[in-house]
Amino acid sequence: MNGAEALMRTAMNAGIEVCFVNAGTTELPLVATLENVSGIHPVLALFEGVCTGGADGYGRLQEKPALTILHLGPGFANGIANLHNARRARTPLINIIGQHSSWHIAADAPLTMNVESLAKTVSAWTRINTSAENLSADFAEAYTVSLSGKIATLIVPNDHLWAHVKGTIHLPEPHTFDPIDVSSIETAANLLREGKKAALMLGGKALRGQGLLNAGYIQSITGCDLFTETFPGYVERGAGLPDVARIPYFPEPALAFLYQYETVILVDVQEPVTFFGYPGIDSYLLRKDQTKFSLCSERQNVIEILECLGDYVKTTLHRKRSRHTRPKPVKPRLPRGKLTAEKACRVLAALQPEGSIIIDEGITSAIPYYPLTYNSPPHCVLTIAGGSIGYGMPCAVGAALAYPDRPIINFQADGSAMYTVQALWTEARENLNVKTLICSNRGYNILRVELERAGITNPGPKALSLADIDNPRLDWVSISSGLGVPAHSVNTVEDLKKQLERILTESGPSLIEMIL
Ligand SMILES: Cc1ncc(C[n+]2csc(CCOP(=O)(O)OP(=O)(O)O)c2C)c(N)n1
Repeated sequence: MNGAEALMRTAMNAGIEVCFVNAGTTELPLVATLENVSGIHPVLALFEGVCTGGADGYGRLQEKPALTILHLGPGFANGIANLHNARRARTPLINIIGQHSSWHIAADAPLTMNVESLAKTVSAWTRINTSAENLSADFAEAYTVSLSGKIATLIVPNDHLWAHVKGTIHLPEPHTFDPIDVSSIETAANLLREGKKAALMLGGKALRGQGLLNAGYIQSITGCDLFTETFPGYVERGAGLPDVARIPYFPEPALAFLYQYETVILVDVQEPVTFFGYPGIDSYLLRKDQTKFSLCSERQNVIEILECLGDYVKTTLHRKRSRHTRPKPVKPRLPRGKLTAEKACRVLAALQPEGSIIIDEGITSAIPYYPLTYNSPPHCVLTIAGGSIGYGMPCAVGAALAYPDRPIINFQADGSAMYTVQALWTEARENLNVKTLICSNRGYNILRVELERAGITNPGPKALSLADIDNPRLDWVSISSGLGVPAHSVNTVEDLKKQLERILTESGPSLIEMIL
C-alpha cells in the first residue's frame, strides 16, 4: 500500500467515519485511496470554511474526532475562521493538509506558503510528516491529541503519500485523565456550604448528559445557581435537565447578571471576560471581592469531579436532597401577526420537536430564544463559541452527518449565513435533514447596536451603508434553490408556523426566509 492508504486505514481503524474534503493535486493520493478505505464517507464542500465548520459541528455532537482534508496553505487558510470556533468549542478535530512534495518546496512554486505557522494559530498539535513510514504513527498521535478536545494538524508532503510503505497500522492511545484532587473538592464544598450566594459556572462536558445531571444534583442540595458562558459550544437543555443560564453578551447586563454572586465556582471553564475591550469597563467580569475558584482543569474528568462534589456536599451538609421536581414540558404560546425577531424565537421554541439539534447563529435575532426553552422537550443548542461568524450553515451540515435522523434546525442570521452559504449545496448533495431559518433583517444589526453603544447616535451614510446588506437585496429563495435546497419566504407568524410544521415532517434540507 502507499502512504495515503496507510494514513486513511489508520483513520478508519481509529473510528473516523466521515471526512470533510476540499482537495487539490497535493491530496490526490488521499482522494484515490478513499475507494479502498470504504468505511470513510467523504463529504465535499465548495469552500474550506464549510469543511472546517462541518467538522466542528460533527465533532461537537459526536464527541469524537472529526476529520478534514484541505489543500495546502491557501485551502487551510480559508478554513481557519471556523477552526477558531472549533478550538473555542473544544471540538476534537484533525486536519490533514496536503503539502507539496518534499523536494518541490524549495522551488517556491505558486501555492507554496508557510503552512505550519498558519496551522499553529488554531492547532494544539502540528506536525510536518517526515517520512511515508511515519504517516500511520503520526495520524494515530494526532487522533490521541484531539481526543482531549483539541485540534491536531498533520501536514503531509505529496511524495510521502504516493510512496510505498510496509503498512504497519498504528492505533491511537486511549484518552486518559489527570487524577482528581480531593482538596479542590473540599474547597468547593466549603464554599458552597458557607451560606453565601453561589453559582457553578459550567463548561465543556459539564454541559452535557451526566455532567449536567451531576451539576443539577449539587444545585438541588446546596441551592446554588448554574450558568455558563455567553456562547457555549454545546449545551443540553429542556425538561428533565437543570436550567443553565447564559451570561448576557453585552458587558453591562453581564455585570448585572454576575453581581449577585459572592462565590463563583468555575467548572471546566475559564473565568468570564467581556467580549470586547470597552473603555472604562474591566475585561474581567467578576469583581475582586467575589470569590472565584477553579474546580478542575481541562485534563481532569469533570463528570467524575462533579459526582464527587455532589457526594461530598450531600454527606457534609446532612441535608436531604430537595425534591427537584420539574414542571411538565410546556411549549411557549404562539404569538400572532407580522413576524419580528422575538416572535420568530417564540415560534421556534413552540415547534421544535423533541431531540432537536438547534444551531444558533441568529446573532441579534436569537437573543430572546434561549430563555424560552428551559422547559421545552429535551434538545441541545450549539452556539458560536469563538465569535467568528459563518459557523452556523456548515455546523448544521456536520450536525446532520453526526445525527442523520434528528431534526437539525439552524436559526441563522442572514449576514452570517452569506459567509458560508455554500453549505446549502452540501446539504442538498448529501440530502441532509437540515431546516434553515434565515433571520432576514437585511442588515448587520449588531453593528448598528454597537455604533449606538459607542455613542455614535447619528451615524453618517457611509457608516450606515456598512451595516446595510439590503442593496442589492439578497433573494434567499433563489439563492437556496440555486444551491439545491427548496425555500420559502414568510413574513407572518401564521405562515412561518405553517411552513415550519410542514418541513419538519419532510426529510431532507429546506430553508425558510423569515422576513423580520
Ligand atoms: C469572521 C468574522 N467577520 C466579521 C465579524 C464581525 N461581525 C460580527 S456580527 C457581524 C454581522 C452580523 O450580521 P448578521 O449575521 O446579519 O446578524 P445581525 O447582527 O443582523 O443579527 C459582523 C460583520 C465576526 N464576528 N467574524
